[in-house]
Amino acid sequence: MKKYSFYLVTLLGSVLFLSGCGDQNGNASSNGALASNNAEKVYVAPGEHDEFYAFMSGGYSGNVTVYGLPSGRMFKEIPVFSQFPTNGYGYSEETKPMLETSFGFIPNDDSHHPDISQTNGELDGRWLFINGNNTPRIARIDLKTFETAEIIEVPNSAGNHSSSYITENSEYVVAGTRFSVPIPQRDMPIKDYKGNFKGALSFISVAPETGHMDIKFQLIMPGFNYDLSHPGRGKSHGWFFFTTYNTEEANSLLEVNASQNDKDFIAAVNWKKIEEYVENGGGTMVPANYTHNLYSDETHSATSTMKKEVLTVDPTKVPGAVFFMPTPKSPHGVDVNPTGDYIIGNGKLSADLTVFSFDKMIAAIDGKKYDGEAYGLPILKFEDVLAGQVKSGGLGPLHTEFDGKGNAYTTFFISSEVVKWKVGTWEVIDRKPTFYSVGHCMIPGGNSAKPFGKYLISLNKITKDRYLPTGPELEHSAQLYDITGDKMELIYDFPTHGEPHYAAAIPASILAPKSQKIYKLAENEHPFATKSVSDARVVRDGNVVHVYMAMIRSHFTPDNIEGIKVGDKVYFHITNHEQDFDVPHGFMMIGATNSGLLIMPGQTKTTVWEPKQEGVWPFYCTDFCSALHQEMQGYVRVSPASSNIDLSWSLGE
Ligand SMILES: [Cu+2]
Repeated sequence: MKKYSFYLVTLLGSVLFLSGCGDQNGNASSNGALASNNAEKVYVAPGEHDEFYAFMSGGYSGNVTVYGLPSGRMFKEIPVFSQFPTNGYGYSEETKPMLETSFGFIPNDDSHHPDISQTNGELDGRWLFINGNNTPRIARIDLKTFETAEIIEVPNSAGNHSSSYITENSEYVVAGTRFSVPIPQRDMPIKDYKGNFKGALSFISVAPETGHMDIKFQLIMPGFNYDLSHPGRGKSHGWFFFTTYNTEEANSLLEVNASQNDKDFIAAVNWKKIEEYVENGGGTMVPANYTHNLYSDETHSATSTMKKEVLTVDPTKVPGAVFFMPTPKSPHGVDVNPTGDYIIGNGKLSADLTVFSFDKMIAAIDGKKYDGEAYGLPILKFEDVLAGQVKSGGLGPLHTEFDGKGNAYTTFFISSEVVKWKVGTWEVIDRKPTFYSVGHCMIPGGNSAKPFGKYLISLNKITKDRYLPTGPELEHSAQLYDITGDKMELIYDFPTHGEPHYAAAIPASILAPKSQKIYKLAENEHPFATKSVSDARVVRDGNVVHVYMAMIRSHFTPDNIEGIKVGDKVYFHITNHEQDFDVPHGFMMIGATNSGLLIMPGQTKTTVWEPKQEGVWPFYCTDFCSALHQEMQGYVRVSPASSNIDLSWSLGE
């Protein structure tokens, strides 16, 4: 039995203690000369570039932010699951379909775990995947354009938390449900949860050339909470590991009722076996509503398609596919080392880490030595699969990353520290405080066979006194550690936007050369593109008016429009004719109730304006594009609804 109240008291006590008495500089031994040495380590001189791109999830911002390492400079916010007035994402006609779901249009979400696509277990820098936690979705960001290219909704899922992690050849991006729910959803008493609710683990295939996603199958598991996951790699490629909590299947006051069992499980899923099963016709197609939203760089537009069914698999029908490994103290993170030999379970109410051996797991499965079953799925004996325990001396382990040199780094939320330990001997080598209450840590390439073990970032939940106060709301804090030596060294703090729940990073040398600079105007296939200024025009269809507009430094074509009437619905389809890197133009129309636009060179975007009052109303470019940017403006004359003034448009007349 868990001594719940004891842990709660210890937990609160530890947080207060650390918050009140922490070493404010993080490293008393590196003051003076050593501190200035640290400054050099993070200093990227003006005009020089960072060594790594880091992609931070934005948590409740729904987005992803891009930072440079080691400088901590923010380069871009990429809108993913949230409307973004800065550039019109989710407001423009072209991008609104990206946020369609089976629940309708949803303007935001909670983005958690980014992961970068892989080839042969190494980061290939083609795509970044990230989960929408609240309304379950997985997004794919194209790392050529740093734009969201695709979003697929995940049905039968809720609190899409154990997502989005990628297999070593990007065969699948995997999404596991945190909340078990009735499958299919139906009206039933909540108290009948136990035995009736189910947890779906979704394997979403990624097309090798295009990256296009499709739900290959959903594994319908017992009604536990599936918290985090990681793929096997190397020798364990073909397996996927998921932590569970609430194996008690409590439906209320989980902080007590889901902490009753001394051990929950890590579920080991042989996805290759299930893939084979479904390819031979196994599984059951069931009705489900979920959207698949795809953006095209050719039409500069997204489409949203409602899918109607999904293939489900009952794991008890596929012998040898799913096993449970008992793991102490409500495990949170599950991580696999770069060679794929070890699976690390972090019991978040524990002091010790539990390390399982993949070889021992296979031997136990082959020997059919089980410790009972749960809902028909075999439970392996803890002692049979255990490789070792890291006696850390910390409290509240959450997540582990690896440096590729045989060391592991585990974050401890309650004792607020990062602990470095040796894979294989399980001995603790070093520990450093974090400020404060660290969640995930991240090493570039940390979820791959080839980490780049130079820096570690801790992503801290509490900022408090690290920066100048900004009222009650503080941005979360990231801390950068140099991990090249035996001992970790805290070298930098920087704030991050939203809740940077997790992050993924990659050497700039892989991404930067592939980064797209413009969209070619000649290849623009947007149906409302104005590819030549001679095509600029205004077309009326009842009370709907389409403005085909072009923009180039420093004017719009046309810039005078007459014949618009009160009650019209005016679509501005605007094409940026620039073909130079870093020359977007913006567009804002007075009184428009949606958003402005930021239009990249060669791109077409559309916004809608519904004039309510007669008059002469201006629009202008919002991006300071040239010395004559202030001259980049125009007027629309709006006449009464009963007016018979003809439509006309002009430039320079
Ligand atoms: Cu401009």
